[in-house]
Amino acid sequence: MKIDEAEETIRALLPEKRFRHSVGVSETAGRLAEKYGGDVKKARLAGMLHDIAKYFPDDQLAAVIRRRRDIPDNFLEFSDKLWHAPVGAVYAEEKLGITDREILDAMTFHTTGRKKMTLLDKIIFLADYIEPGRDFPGVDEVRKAAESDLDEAVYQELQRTIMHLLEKRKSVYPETFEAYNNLINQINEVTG
Ligand code: DGI
Ligand code: FE
Ligand code: FE
Repeated sequence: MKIDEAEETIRALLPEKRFRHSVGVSETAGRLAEKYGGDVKKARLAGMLHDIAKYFPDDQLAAVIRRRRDIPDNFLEFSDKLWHAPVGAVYAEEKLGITDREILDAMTFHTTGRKKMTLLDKIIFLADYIEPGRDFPGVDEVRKAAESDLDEAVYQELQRTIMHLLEKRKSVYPETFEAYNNLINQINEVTG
């Protein structure tokens, strides 16, 4: 699928604000891919499509998660805010004919992260957080880190997200902790 086609597809499925967010994630992901040696086309496409299932009703999201044996069903034991990510990947595969596993995985894990994130996983996870339309406390620090160190920026995003969830007395999906542990161990090994 070409990027223009993806843009038209999400324009029809998302409200204006979410559409603009998706275009922002696509552009930011493309820039991060250029900077860190990723596949720019895949990054733009995954960024454009990442929130495609954001406005599907919860019962439909849950039905897809139950139907697809390759989606961990523990997603259903955690916040419904997580569900659009894996279901977006299923939609991209089944309805849009996207077969590239890297793109589908980056979409699946764009909200939670996962242990041993790939370069494309990290790019989409980070672009979702720092695209120009985002405005929340701490985002500029993460943007700054993203200019020089991808792993450090993803680490900071995970740390802030986990802290935010804890402060609000919310549960944290286990893979988010796995992603956090994996990255901080890696960072500590490199820097001592
Ligand atoms: O879809 P977006 O709003 O662009 O961004 P997202 O997919 O990253 O965010 C969805 C929400 O999910 C966000 O407010 C944080 C929340 N969330 C709830 N539980 C968890 C979680 N995020 C992570 N990483 N891990 C959780 O366990
Ligand atoms: Fe999302
Ligand atoms: Fe998003």
